[in-house]
Amino acid sequence: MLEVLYRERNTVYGGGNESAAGPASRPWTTHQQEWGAQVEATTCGSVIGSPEETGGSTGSSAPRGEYGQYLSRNPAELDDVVARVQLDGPDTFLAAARRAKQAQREWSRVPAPVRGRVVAGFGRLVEANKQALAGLVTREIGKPYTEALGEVQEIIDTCDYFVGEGRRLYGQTVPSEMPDKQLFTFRAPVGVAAVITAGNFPVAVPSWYLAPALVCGNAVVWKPAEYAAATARALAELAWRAGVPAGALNLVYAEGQPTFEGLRAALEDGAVDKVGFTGSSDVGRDIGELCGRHLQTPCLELGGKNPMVVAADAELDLAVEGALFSGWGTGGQRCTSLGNLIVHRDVHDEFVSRLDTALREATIGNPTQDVLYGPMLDRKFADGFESFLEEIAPHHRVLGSESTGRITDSNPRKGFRGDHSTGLYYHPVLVDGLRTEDTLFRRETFGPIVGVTTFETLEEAIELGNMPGYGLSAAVYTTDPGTAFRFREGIGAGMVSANNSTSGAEAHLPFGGNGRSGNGSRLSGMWVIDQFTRWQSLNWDFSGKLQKAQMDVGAVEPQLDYRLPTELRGHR
Ligand code: UN1
Repeated sequence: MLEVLYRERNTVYGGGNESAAGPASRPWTTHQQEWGAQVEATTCGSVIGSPEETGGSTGSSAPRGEYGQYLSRNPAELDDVVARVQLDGPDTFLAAARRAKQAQREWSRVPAPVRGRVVAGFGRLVEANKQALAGLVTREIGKPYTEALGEVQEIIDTCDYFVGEGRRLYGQTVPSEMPDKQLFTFRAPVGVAAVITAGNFPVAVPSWYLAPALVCGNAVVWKPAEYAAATARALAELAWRAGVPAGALNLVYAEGQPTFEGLRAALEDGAVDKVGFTGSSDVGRDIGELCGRHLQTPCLELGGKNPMVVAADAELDLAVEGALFSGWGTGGQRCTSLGNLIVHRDVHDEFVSRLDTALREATIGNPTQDVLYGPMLDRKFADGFESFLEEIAPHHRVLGSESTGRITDSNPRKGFRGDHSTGLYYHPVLVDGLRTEDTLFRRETFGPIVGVTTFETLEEAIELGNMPGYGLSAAVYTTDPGTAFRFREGIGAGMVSANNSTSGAEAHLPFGGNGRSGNGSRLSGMWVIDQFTRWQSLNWDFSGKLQKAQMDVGAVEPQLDYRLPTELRGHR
């Protein structure tokens, strides 16, 4: 494989065979008017090794798919089946991990700068397919197209960053305590990374794992969300065609429980060395427990109940804009979505009234159009959101729309863009009068609902922000730098914004949470390198004899009883 990379560095994976048409190669999304269900459903199956090894361009060879078929539907057009997903079980996950283990040895021997070039190619291919990939994101999970373009841009940014890391991955030279001895540190790849991702950021978040894992010399088994299966396949296809060798990136389609069993088997088998998981706090806890038994520390990126504090001196229109985007953008289905608004008593009425107006005027509807948000990602998220709507209580004041619940003919939304009857569309909800004991205050709701509570002192605001126990993202709107810095110090979030929304992490800043949001691991930028490498030290002794550390070390004895003489003293 090394030779192939060197001799045929311009040859794309699979020899540039255009007939191996994955979803990304279909130019169906370049113009707005081409949106629609004229594109047939693709079949997605697990890929172990490479699509060719697995058998067929869709990777859907028998006997895979023995765990049934999942239909990944366009949530804005439920009749539009985007992918028929052949679901596999624990054995497939284990087989993929073993195949990755085999490939990893060779991949780790490819010099890091060359691995970086593969990531460069990946980024360029994503860029060349930007509209097609963003279009697929919109079609499969209903994310508004402009946001989907931003999501794809996040992959490009991530690849751009890690191309350079291929030429860095620095170790250190360190002086020894003995002569004729030199110490060094090296970053060694961890081995096989099992990456399990959610579908709300179906390509950007996976790229946060894939690009650094690969550049550091690891092989990957990626289990994407089944409701974003085609999008995952498209991204993997671009990675393979960028030159990621067979077995270094494997794709497994499976539901949660079989994935967990497969992961357990792979850990027991010694075929997985690192787990990366983006998803719910509950599943993150189970994965953490499982990894702990194997003395592994997973990289966990979990939920959030991200607070936004609006201080009395805040620019209210700016805060309203930030709340609207982070609370209801993507239908509130980002990990970084705004959870609780914590508003100073003096500006509460004015802020809530402006936000209510903004929300009533916001356009909701077809995600191919200019809308604040489109449908829920998938039926299970719609169901989950409905159960949170039941938490609305008599002590709450419900604002933001003419109604709550699913948008239907009998429960319409003014100004809805498109046809509400074809998709999983929900009214936006603003709940004023939240109490700290409310479930709506304490739990991540993952839908277009935000609650409001009030505060008087900054200490109180910080306490309210920390109370639900998550710690992913937080924001404060204030014109006083002192308030912003004190908030930063007190809030337990991994990511803090001053005068910007709770969303909008950039690709080269540490991303991750504390408490219910994660175990302190960080993705992105130089910080994620510590997830995908292990420090190794080298002691190199060229003295020709055994020099024993701590024992054969030269010593200089200080005269500890020495005191400065009178003429060198400032006083008697
Ligand atoms: C996520 O929701 O898992 O900051 C990731 C943001 C995006 C990433 C969110 N750049 O909202």
